[in-house]
Amino acid sequence: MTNYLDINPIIKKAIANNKPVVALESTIISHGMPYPQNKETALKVEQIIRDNGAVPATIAILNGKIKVGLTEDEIDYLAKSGTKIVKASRRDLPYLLSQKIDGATTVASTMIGANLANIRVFATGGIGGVHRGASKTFDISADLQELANTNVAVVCAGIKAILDLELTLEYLETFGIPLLGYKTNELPAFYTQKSGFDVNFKMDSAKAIANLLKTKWNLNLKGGVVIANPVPKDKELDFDLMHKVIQEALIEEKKLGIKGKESTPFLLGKVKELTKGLSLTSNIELVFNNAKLAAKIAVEMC
Ligand code: PSU
Ligand code: MN
Repeated sequence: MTNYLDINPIIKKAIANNKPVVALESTIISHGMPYPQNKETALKVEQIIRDNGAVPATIAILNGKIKVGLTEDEIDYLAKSGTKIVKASRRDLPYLLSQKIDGATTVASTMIGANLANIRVFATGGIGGVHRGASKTFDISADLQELANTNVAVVCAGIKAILDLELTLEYLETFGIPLLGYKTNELPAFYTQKSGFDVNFKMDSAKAIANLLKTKWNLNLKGGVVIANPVPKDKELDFDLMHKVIQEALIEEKKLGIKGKESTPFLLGKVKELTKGLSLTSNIELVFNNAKLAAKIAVEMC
């Protein structure tokens, strides 16, 4: 295993001393945002985690290893390379590692890296889910299967409105993945606080969430937990506008025949274009907000 894992000494020390650590993904850097906002966001997210008492560990595939805890230069490399870096989900790991090809980790593969390093809390923007039209396309993110199997809690801003929320909720239920709302009963839809759907349980403190996580894993109930943290009120986008924009992005995607792993980055990019960059601002702010909550949960876990 150590052959494939490269844990930054700072992270190694923190884990050995039972200090709180928060994992961060790298697909959001290379495929989720343009340069230089992606680099600025990645570095600021790490700082927010430090400011809230935890150690950040951004994860990527570098030099034939799963690297846990990137240096600033490595973050810069992923940010500048953008989509030239392979978007690496679970199925891509054996190929990339054995061929020594670099990769940006999705939620699924970041969970795998975090779990190998014994990190239990992970912050991101949005998780993958069941795509609209999945009954025909079968496009269901590997993130969901990972959540069913790997013991890492993911703090996100709910389920992205580009997905089929209802089917994603059913999937989470079937695989026994708890969906928690931080200080909310309603599932947030990434860019908006509201979605029209409920979470399973409203939780009002990081401490209560930490206790739930410990309880789940003490019971040997394997798998993750989704912690849905609404985008800050002053940073959310208009619900009706987002509905319209997403419809348009989906039509464009169909017209261009985009599918598979290209789908999510395309839709996020298109939404950004159609909102004239507003969605990017909102996306960045919700990631900061999630990093803060994840750090608090990690502190409570220790
Ligand atoms: N949501 C975002 N930005 C992102 C992603 C999701 O707001 O960059 C990325 C995450 O890495 C997630 C992946 O794991 O997209 C899901 O891709 P897919 O739907 O192809 O599984
Ligand atoms: Mn997919």
